[in-house]
Amino acid sequence: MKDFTINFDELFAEFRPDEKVLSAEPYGEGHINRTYLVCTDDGKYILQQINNDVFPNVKELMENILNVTEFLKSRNAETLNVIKTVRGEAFFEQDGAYFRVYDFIENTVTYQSADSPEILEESGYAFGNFQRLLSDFDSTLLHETIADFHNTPKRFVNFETAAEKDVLSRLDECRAEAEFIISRKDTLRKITEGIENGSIPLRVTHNDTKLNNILMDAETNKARAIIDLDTVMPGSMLYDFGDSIRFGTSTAAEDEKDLDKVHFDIDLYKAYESGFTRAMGDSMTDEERKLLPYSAYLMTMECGMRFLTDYLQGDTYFKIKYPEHNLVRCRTQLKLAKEMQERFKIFSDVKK
Ligand code: ADP
Ligand code: GN1
Ligand code: MG
Repeated sequence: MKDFTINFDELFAEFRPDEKVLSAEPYGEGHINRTYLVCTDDGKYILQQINNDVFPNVKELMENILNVTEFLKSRNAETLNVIKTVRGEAFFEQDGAYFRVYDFIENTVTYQSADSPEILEESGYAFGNFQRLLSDFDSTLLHETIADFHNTPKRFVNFETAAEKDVLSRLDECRAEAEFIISRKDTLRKITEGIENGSIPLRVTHNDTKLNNILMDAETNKARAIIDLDTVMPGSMLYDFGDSIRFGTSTAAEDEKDLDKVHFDIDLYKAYESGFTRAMGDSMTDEERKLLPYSAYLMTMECGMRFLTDYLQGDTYFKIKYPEHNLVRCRTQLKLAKEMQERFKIFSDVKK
């Protein structure tokens, strides 16, 4: 993504020329886009520089978001509201940098790490409900914004290639993590294989169900809006379940350095599972239900692998705050995956 010094007055005038920008500050904890809170004399907005290394086709990306948000509005769900440019476009491009603006959704909070079972129950219900709503959405309208996003075996191959190339000679420092992943190579195929052989249905899924991609009401803690719709694509329900568990059931932050603080909390898991299955109702198949614990393990392994791959490749994908950030993130994920594997007795033949 292009480094771009933003002139907020000029840029915002492309969207709302009649409003005067009073302040513009970096906002939120997302790892992908550059997000700013912009306050004007007439309102509050989220302005994002879209990461076009991660999403190479911004036009298709924004088409998806317009289609999905229009659909959600037609079902009376609170959702992102895209502010069009003065030319009626969903984004503005300047010298290879891409920008979009959303209304700021007021009086909400996002959680950055595990909190109470009540919040996990509520977020499970919200993501399940999001998926249930989208079961009526015409999936042929959707572009694939990132190819093979949750193809875990392909993620493994990318990791292996990064480890072989070792462009920054970082592999020595993370041998233990690399070996942990390699020893689990054969545990990573169940969902991709299930989709291929038809035993797991494809649905329209969110694919990035971190807790901080839900806005909860600041007073009632009820889920208000599911955001970060960049990866809404056909996928398995299990991706959404597993990815929420990976993030929301850890007793510490995704980038906690002290691994003694990082544990998989089974009570938080049960709370999320209860909300999610309540929302999905009868639409969840027996095979999907059976694979819920496995999906938590798999999505956690996948994310750990992606952080390590990025560390080995020189931190070109996820935003980092210090040089070892991706390695620190990888370690929390592998610790959680190990605890999930033990708790759920997944692949008891695999080294622990
Ligand atoms: P990324 O893809 O980098 O994760 P997100 O779209 O998730 O970017 O936005 C980052 C953060 O900004 C979110 O976690 C949330 O806290 C905040 N945010 C994004 N959109 C809105 C919005 N419309 N209203 C309020 N907060 C928002
Ligand atoms: C990214 O965009 P954000 O910060 O919500 C990533 C997810 C990872 C997550 C790890 C498009 O999510 O896949 O699971 O970081 N999003 C993309 O925290 O790659
Ligand atoms: Mg996000």
